[in-house]
Amino acid sequence: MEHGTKAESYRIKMVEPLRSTTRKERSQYIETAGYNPFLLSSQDVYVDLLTDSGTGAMSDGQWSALMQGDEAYAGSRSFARFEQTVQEIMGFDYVLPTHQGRGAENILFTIYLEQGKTVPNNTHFDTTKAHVLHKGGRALDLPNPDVLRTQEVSPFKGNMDLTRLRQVLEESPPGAIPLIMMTLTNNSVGGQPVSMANLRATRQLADEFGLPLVIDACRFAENAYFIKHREAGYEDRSIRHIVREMMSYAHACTMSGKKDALVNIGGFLATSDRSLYEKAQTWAVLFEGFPTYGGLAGRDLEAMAQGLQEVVKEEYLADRVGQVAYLARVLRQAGAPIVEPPGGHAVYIDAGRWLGHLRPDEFPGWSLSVALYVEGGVRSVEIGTVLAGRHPHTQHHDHPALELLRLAVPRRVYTHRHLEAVGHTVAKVGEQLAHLPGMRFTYEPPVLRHFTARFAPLGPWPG
Ligand code: P70
Repeated sequence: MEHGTKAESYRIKMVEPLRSTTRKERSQYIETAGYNPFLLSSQDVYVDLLTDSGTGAMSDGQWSALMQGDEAYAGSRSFARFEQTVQEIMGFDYVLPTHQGRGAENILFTIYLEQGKTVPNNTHFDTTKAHVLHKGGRALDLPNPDVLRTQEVSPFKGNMDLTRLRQVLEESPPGAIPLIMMTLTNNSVGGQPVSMANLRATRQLADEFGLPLVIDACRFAENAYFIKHREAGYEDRSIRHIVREMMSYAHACTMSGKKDALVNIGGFLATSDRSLYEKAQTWAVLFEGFPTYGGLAGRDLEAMAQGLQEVVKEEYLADRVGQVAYLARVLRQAGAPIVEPPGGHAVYIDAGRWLGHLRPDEFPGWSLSVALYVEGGVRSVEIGTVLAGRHPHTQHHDHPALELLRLAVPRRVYTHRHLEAVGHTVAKVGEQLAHLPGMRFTYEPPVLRHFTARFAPLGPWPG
């Protein structure tokens, strides 16, 4: 059955109360938080769409798996179950658990990166870019050019720009590029999927230039769902089959379990390359812990194994992608220009366009996120200039192509009525747009500045 025509394939067994606040209180809370939604207390937030990372609800199957956690330091049977699950679903031979996605990135880049090397990626997300820069490397984003036409629907806007990738590979001196990365789905450009054809062609280029291709697999199952529903030849394939083919093009993957492993914490690095695994294992011991626990409890590994089994179920993915599509409908009705088509985990508002009176260095996406909080207690995140950071050499803002505001939907957490409340808030903010002031930094940390920065509005806040 097509998504959107059917109700959820689960029901709710446990609830968490939400506190309501007044507009006046929220104006006070956000001012105290330095106008940074990351610095709010979650009890002061009504609908929290800051991130889909680690914010999902686990199933009864996962909660019961937790009780079976084997907490042995070494050789835990929970690790064995987790390892077998990753082997079965993704097809990699070797699996190293890590505390979350960035733990796997740290190991990967410690092995591959040195000062002055370049990493091409369909688009780096924040932590991946920060790790590349931390090692003195250059994070080169090669998105599909059609991402700039935010209002146009196209099925695989997450794709790598293969023409530019070939050009970069041909022009780079030998050794300048240690690996190619592909982020599934492409978070920074709207949670857009990558097609199987693009993944296959990227692998062919990687082979031609003798380079490894590493997949950032955070949202691999959502990507597989889009391939099944949008790419010719895959409509009758199972999600599991599609995932195995996707992963067959990668030499390795880094994974944040907080997304498509349906857990609140966890991640892993996986590969079928024995020598890469051996190097990774050494660093894993130093950064994360013994290779059979990797910074996690045995029970976390159980929950992640069970989550991976659940995430590749077609009914789960229909609910998931269908709910995000529903939020997109609500936002369109509220008059917001959203990135079309909506992504797998989030809907993105084109804030640069909607707040056309603000320049990119006045942070239109940031201003919009403050407005949504003040108006309706809705927390979202800017994916624009603030998140992109500064250029390592010029120190100027590294302005991305788009100034976006992301509304990320936690997995299995909110109902359609919560999303309708978000729609009302967006519609109300839509009436004040011209009066929304830009923002300036009052404190700017040197890396991953969005998490802890503080701001002041450039004018009085409306209302
Ligand atoms: C998100 C979070 C994490 C992430 C990712 C991709 C494609 C690696 C990681 C790191 C980060 C975030 C952003 C804004 C607000 C809150 C959180 N993405 N690759 O929401 O994984 O967090 O486990 O280290 O998207 O998109 P990890």
